Amino acid sequence: MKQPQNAFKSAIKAGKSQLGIWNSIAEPTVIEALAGAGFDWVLIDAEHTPLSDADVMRALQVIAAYPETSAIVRPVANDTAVIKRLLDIGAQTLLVPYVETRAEAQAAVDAMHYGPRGLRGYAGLTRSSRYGQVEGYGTGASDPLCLLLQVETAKGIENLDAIAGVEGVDGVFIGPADLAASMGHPGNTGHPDVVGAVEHAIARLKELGMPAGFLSLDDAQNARCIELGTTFTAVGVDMALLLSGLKNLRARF
Ligand code: 3PY
Ligand code: MG
Repeated sequence: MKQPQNAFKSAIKAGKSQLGIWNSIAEPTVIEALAGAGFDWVLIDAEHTPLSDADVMRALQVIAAYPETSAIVRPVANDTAVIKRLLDIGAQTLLVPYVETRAEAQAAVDAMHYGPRGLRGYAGLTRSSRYGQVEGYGTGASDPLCLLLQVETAKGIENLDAIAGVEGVDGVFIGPADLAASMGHPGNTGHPDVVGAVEHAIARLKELGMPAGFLSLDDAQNARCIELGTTFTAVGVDMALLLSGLKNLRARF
C-alpha cells in the first residue's frame, strides 16, 4: 500500500488557512464528535491531559475515519523518545511544546527523521508503516511528517527568527497562556503586553514566510490573528464549549 498523505502539511505549505479545534477531554467519543464537526484539524493533547500513547493511537484511528480532518498530536515534551513513540503509532503532524532555542528546535527536527538525517529509532512493523505494508516506508517516511513548534515564552519569542530558521520546521505556533505566564501575567492572555508580543510574533513569522499558528477562546483575538497571518488557528477548546453550553442552559431555567 501507499504511504498515507498529510493534507494538513500540503495546505499550510500552500498558505491555505486551516481552522482547528482543540481536544482536552481525553475520551474517544468526544474526539470522534470533534473530528466530524467540520474543522480542518483536531489537536490531540497529550501534554496537558492524562492521554497515554495507547489513547493517542485510538484517537488517530478514530480521526482517520474522517478524511476531511487532520490529526495533530501535542507530545508531553520535546523529547526524542516521546516523539519516536508518537511517530511509530502513526502521528504525522506534531505540535512540540515549549521550544525556546535554536538547539531545542534542531533537537525536535532530529527526532522526526531516521538516520543519517536524524535520530528516530527504526522499527519496521508499527502503525506508521501500516505494520510494514507501506511500500518504501524507510526512504519515504519523512515525506508526510509535519513538525510544528510551540513558542510560548519570552525567551522563545526572543529567539523566534533562529527557531523558525531551522530546516525541517514546518510551522511555528504561538502559545498565549504560557507566554503570558513567562511575562509575569499568568492567566491573563488579554494583557496588552502579551497581546502585543503575540501579534508581533505572528507578523514576524509572516515576514519570514513561516506558517504561524495560534489558539484563543476569544473570537475577536482569533479573527485579528488570522488577519495578521496565522495559517493554522484553533478557535475553540472542547471543555470550554461544554462549560459555556452548560452555563447557558442552566441560566435559561
Ligand atoms: C499555551 O497557550 O500555552 C498553549 O500551550 C496553547 O495555546
Ligand atoms: Mg502552553
